Amino acid sequence: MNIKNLFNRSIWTASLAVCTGTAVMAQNPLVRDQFTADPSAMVVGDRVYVYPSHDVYWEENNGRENWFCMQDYHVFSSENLTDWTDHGVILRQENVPWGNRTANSMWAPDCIESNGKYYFYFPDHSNASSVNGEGFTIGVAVADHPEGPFVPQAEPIKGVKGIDPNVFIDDDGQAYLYWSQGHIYGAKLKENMLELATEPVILQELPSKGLKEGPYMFKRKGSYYLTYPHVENKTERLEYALGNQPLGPFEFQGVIMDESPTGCWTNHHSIIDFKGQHYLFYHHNDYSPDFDKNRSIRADSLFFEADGRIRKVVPSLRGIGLSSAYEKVHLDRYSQLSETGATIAFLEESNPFLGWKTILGNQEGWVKFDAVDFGKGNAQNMTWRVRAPQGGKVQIRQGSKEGQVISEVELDRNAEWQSITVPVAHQPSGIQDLVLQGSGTIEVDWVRWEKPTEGLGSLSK
Ligand code: FUB
Repeated sequence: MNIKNLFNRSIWTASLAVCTGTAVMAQNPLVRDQFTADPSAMVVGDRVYVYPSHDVYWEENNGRENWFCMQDYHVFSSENLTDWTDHGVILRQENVPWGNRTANSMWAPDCIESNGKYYFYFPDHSNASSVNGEGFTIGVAVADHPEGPFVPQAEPIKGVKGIDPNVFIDDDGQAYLYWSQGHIYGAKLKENMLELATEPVILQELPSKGLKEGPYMFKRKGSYYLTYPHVENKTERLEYALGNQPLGPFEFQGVIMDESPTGCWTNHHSIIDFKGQHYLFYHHNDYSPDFDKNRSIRADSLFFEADGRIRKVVPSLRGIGLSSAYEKVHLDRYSQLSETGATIAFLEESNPFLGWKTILGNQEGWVKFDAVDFGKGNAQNMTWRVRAPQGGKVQIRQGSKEGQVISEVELDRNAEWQSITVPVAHQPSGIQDLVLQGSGTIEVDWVRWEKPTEGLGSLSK
């Protein structure tokens, strides 16, 4: 089954028309109305900006079938890591003066601030007449604000052939450009951020066999962390190497994230420190399980060991950020799932962008969803979006399977989806983990608590 043929084109077309400033997302994947990949995250003040690439469906006479098809870039931002704003398209392939306007090759980008300007680095296929000749090269578009508008330079960066740009500025103000083309390359940038200041070098002492790409450099406690996807076995996993200088040499350290268990061939990432917590942004083919060139960005927390090593990140659906009890809580983006008796499925196979549901099959099944913010509490009622073709009972407990029952509902047989509002048995306050369980075959789309008129206040802010 090729999932792209199953999607409803009109829904997809509508989602492409997303307007600037729309809030559309939460949990993993972060973006819920379009494909996104290769997330490059950047902290600006109290907000996180993410510059992903943008996978779209292939169509006849439009790029290469069964391959990446990428025509523009959006930028997204969030101040709470839960609600993400789509600022709209920041660059289109038609607007790159040196680029092939129909190459569909707007692959993994990066963005950095320098002297009050925002420099957006992106790969594209250049025309034969460009300064680097025909083929993949890297250009820069410049803006006064992180959300653009970005104006592309007339020519790509002279002397750079390849993909996956990443820019790092060291404490002394020197900027470095990294990119990949089989190997990982690096060079100093001039102060103008637009030209190489030194000849490119191949970064040494990295694994020599298997594709390496998508470099992402950061510095922590005096060490330079060169992180990159690498095909050690069959598909990409995220690895890192440490060096004492921005251009190495580096020493291989280990794996940040294992290969995708479901076979998504690529992974591509960035790492930020936001308010004292590190986060790994990466991608997976959540909305396109049968075609891994239509991907979706995710984020999970990342931790360091005391000696500076990176603890392996286990990908989660719960992701990052608190979920408000007063917005729809999609329990299918779980923190933990029982081994039997509970499964997650698309609401509609033919349109994955409608999202997922939890299916409780029997009493053994449960789903745990961490970090729901009830503020000061006092919610009197909650709404269940459920379907129970055979009838049954469903409940939510606080903290654990043995925790206090917050709400329990007896459901009559009904094959249709229903929104049922009931008084709660217990009013949680603060940040709580929730456990969903039930008896009978019950499908749950989401739950939401009714905002109390008094006493609402987020503990998280
Ligand atoms: O998104 C296209 C390419 O796939 C990226 O440039 C690579 O890093 C891989 O993620």
